[in-house]
Amino acid sequence: MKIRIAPSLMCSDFRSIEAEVKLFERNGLELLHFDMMDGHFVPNLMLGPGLVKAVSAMTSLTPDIHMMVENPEHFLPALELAGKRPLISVHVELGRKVEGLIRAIRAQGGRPAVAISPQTPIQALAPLLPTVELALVMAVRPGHAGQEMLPGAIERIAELKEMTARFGVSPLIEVDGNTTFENIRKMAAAGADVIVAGTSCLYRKGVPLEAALDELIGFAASL
Ligand code: S6P
Ligand code: MG
Repeated sequence: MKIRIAPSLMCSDFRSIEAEVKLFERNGLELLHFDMMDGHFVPNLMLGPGLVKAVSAMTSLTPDIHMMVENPEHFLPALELAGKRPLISVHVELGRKVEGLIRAIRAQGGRPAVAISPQTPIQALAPLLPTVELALVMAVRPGHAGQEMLPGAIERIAELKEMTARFGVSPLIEVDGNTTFENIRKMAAAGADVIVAGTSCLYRKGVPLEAALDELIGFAASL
């Protein structure tokens, strides 16, 4: 099984972002996870489009942009990121406008994705699955790093995996939140293709980033 690792930029040391992304590139990673938060959809503010653009321009990693904002349409034009084909996730909880957002992301050269919060039934993804390249399952409430995985998260990944097989579609399944090594093992077994690497496995207190990355890559390869 090959699980991909998407480091979560909001957990990085902002003084050394460029050195960190170069380290990820040298180690063969493909994705970089950006959390955009507007203080309304979630009670936190993080990573505006200017920063997403500037960091994306300094790396060959594919931006994996997780929009936790009420009005993604206000920010999409700023996320065109010429030549990058970013993955851009919008939350299914935004309701009826999600289909239009998915079309807009594709029209501007991005790869549309849909994210789902823990309280929303996985079934809500059903009509969107044929139109997206990735489905992002939150294992914690969106808004903050450093939380505990919620009960039922693994079952939700398995439910999504089963649904994609039933529909004959194959969007990547990404899991975000509390990706400890122990949880990654369960997430991968349930059907995860990508894990967001935050404070639980990569940006660990007291462990140098390079050492934590080596350990994580080794672990992922052993699955
Ligand atoms: C949370 C955000 C995430 C976090 C990541 C942190 O709202 O979407 O991407 O950055 O989950 O990881 P951890 O291991 O601290 O939960
Ligand atoms: Mg995220």
